[in-house]
Amino acid sequence: MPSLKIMASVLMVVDMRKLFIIILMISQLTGLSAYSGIHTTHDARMAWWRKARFGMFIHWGLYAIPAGEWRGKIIPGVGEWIMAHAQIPVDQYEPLKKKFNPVNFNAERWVKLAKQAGVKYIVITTKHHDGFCLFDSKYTDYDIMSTPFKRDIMKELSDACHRNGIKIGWYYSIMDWHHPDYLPRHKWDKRPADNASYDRYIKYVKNQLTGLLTNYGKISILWFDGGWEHKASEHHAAEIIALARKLQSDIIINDRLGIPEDFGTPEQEIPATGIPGRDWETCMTMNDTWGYKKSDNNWKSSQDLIRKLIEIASKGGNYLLNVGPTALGEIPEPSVERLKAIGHWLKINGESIYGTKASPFPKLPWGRCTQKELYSGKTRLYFHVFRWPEDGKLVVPGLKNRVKSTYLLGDPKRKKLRITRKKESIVINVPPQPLDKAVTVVEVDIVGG
Ligand code: FHN
Repeated sequence: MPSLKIMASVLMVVDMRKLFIIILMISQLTGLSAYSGIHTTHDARMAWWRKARFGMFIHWGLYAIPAGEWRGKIIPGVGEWIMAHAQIPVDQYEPLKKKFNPVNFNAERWVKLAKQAGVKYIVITTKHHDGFCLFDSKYTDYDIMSTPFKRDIMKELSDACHRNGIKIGWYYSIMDWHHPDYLPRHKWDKRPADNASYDRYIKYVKNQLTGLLTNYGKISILWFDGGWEHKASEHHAAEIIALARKLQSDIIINDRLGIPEDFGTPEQEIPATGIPGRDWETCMTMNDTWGYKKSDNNWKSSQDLIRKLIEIASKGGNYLLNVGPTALGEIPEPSVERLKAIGHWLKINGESIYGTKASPFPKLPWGRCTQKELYSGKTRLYFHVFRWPEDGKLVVPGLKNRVKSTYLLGDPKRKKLRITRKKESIVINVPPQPLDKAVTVVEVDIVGG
């Protein structure tokens, strides 16, 4: 053990800032947070999330086995609610765990697809409302280790995310149709409730969350859901949040435990004016279900999904786009196709989404806008053109700043576009055809902001 004197001289030499950078690199590489116990501010922990703009939601569990059908009938509604919609008693639903064997599950393949799609973070259902745990839980045998698969899916996925530089987040449902202490019982659930204790159930929740936030390296997001049957105080929400922040000091937590915390969660819709002054993320399905449902082929087009991403970013929000893997552990082909199409568009136009802020324009008739501050007091505007002007004249109303340069973002030749000023608008002369029929981006650098 070197003497204290030597240690002191080494510390003098090693700039403490360098030490900080070394710790940061170790925490990034190992996924371990080097800062447990040091609480970050909201803005500090949200910095990466605000730049990310685009995440992938994964709804996966026993419900992928019936896949929206029960006893030969298609059950209306979303796939992951089949237990409720088909009113399946626990003792008839629970045996599904003996059939859960996703032999085609490959975490590396899922994460590589997410990267190819331009996704920056993944949020996966560790436990949905049916109570089944996709992770190795010490507190129940209604978990992945009691299935023929016997592998901790959350461990494999979090390791793959850490290896590939993708942030990982846990979705955790408070509502639990399986745990005997969860209340209220739903009408199809005839199990006795006299000895049920919701406080004991919350202790179970805290124990499970402790495992989920201790055993899987760095977890970046905690996405609560299903809290609407109780008040925040009945969930002991403040205690749960304090526990999470103690275990993962810069974790980002959503608003669905009944306390606003770090971000709002509009679902299947884009708030008309965003949520000014608040971080928010819209989660959406690609078809009409979160969990896999074999009869649901109502897929949104890739163009529609790309335009939704742009619409959300132009209002200052994040897009959490869902996939529902099959019982064999495969992401459905229509989802794969759309993810690749979005990734192809982002490969060329990603700088107009990542790290941008909301549009300075209230409304543009032909498309949307995002913006990025540049050095020396300039701003880059990204005009996302959904409807290309047939006359080649893109009119931008209300742009009074001096324009420094204008290009098509995807133009490899970086040919400057000519602009003319017309009263309080500028007219950008664009080619007769767009570069990308889904959305072509016109990049305009202006003086000021
Ligand atoms: O009931 C859930 C639903 O199954 C799904 O998980 C969505 C995704 O955000 N959240 C709840 C409905 O708001």
